[in-house]
Amino acid sequence: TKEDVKSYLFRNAFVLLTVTAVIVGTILGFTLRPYKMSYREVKYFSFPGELLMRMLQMLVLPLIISSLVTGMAALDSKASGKMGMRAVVYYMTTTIIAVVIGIIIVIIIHPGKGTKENMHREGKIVQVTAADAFLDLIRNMFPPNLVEACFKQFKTNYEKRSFRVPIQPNETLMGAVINNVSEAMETLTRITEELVPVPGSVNGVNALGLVVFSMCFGFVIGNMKEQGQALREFFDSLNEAIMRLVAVIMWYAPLGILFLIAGKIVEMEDMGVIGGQLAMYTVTVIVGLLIHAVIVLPLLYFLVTRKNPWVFIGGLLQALITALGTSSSSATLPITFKCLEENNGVDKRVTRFVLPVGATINMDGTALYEALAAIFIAQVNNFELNFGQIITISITATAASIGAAGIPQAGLVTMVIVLTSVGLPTDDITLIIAVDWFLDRLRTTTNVLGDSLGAGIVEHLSRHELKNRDVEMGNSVIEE
Ligand code: DAS
Repeated sequence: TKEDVKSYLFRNAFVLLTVTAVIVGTILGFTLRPYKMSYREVKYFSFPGELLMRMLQMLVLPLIISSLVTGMAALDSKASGKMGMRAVVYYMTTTIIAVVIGIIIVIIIHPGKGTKENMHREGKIVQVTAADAFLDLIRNMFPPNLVEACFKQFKTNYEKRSFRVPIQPNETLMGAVINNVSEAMETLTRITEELVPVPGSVNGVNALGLVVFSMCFGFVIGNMKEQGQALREFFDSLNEAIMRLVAVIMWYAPLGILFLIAGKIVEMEDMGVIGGQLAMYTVTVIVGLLIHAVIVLPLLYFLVTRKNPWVFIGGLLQALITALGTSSSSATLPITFKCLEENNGVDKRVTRFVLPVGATINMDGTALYEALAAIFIAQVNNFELNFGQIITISITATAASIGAAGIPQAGLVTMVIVLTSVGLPTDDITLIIAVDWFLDRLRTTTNVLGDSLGAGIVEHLSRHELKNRDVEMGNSVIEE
């Protein structure tokens, strides 16, 4: 019908606009690069992109809470238990496959041939031990104060650093003040750089704690019969309202993505610093991610559902491009919801239940990259890893991907855990920082793809429970 044609064009207009944004953003970025903008100018230039990030992040928190509460409340305990199990099995399986691919690919290609002495270093490394990070992760599942859990939280470096501003004996008072202020400012930026985001956090907010609470809360109000009705309706309509806001932001998204990409291209380091090993490393990560995203995940989807994975992935295009543009799977979450529910028709009870959890803990791309990067660092150090150490890397890489927040370059922070577990020098993370902003975008896209295909697979596996629940709900409506 005419309506169908209109909605078809409408949907594809989005995809078309988004793809155009990527192309125009890339061209614009490379055109403006020779002008060598200052840091401030780049900030001004990328402003529309920054706004997109902020708008998306603004919706993430209410979206996670309302969708999980309604998602849990809409299922009976047996269905949610089964669905939860399926989701966890899918997350674990795909994460482990990703890690194994990373390990095999880096061993075969061996990008770390040679020594690290002639490699370029960039940035500083924060020290976190595996035990600290693990305990933080568990601790954050139970926030003592839910309101506080919604605020930005940072954990300072576990090693305290102090600083002192020396005052020269023959300095004038004004001179001393100016010197001290500028030095203090510099130290301040240094300290903030050393702050570590809380594990399991989204934009610094304790998302994991909110996920755990919302699931329990949704479960309880789902079982409360009439007494829970008011709360169920409240969260349901809150969720609807947020999704309508997402629809508005989606119109702005292409413009934001254009400037995010152009801004990054303008400010990125000259590629001259990338030596042979780093270039090989980049290629190795890309190959690994491609194998996982283009072969393994679609194949798994096809084997389980017997449906065409490419049609499904086509419906996700806007989410995937947003992930590429924002390098944050949690900022992409609102768009992922829209694509799955509207383009791919995935049942809302499934998306609401599995997507927020997936975006917080399921990161295939990050897991693959963590294992691969750790082995690359071993290679450039000529450090022979035995089988036990490779197993240790795969376990810690899995844990590190679960603990990584869905924010840009979070994987780089949790990388420390993997390296310390086998005694590799954590300072060598500085060897791969130069290309991380780019690889981060690719692994974030893989993360979002993994979560989305997971929702499709869980929906397929849970179709009987969903149908039973429909019948049950239908019955209760008739009874009323
Ligand atoms: N960029 C992150 C994400 O949002 C994770 C990472 O840094 O690996 O998925």
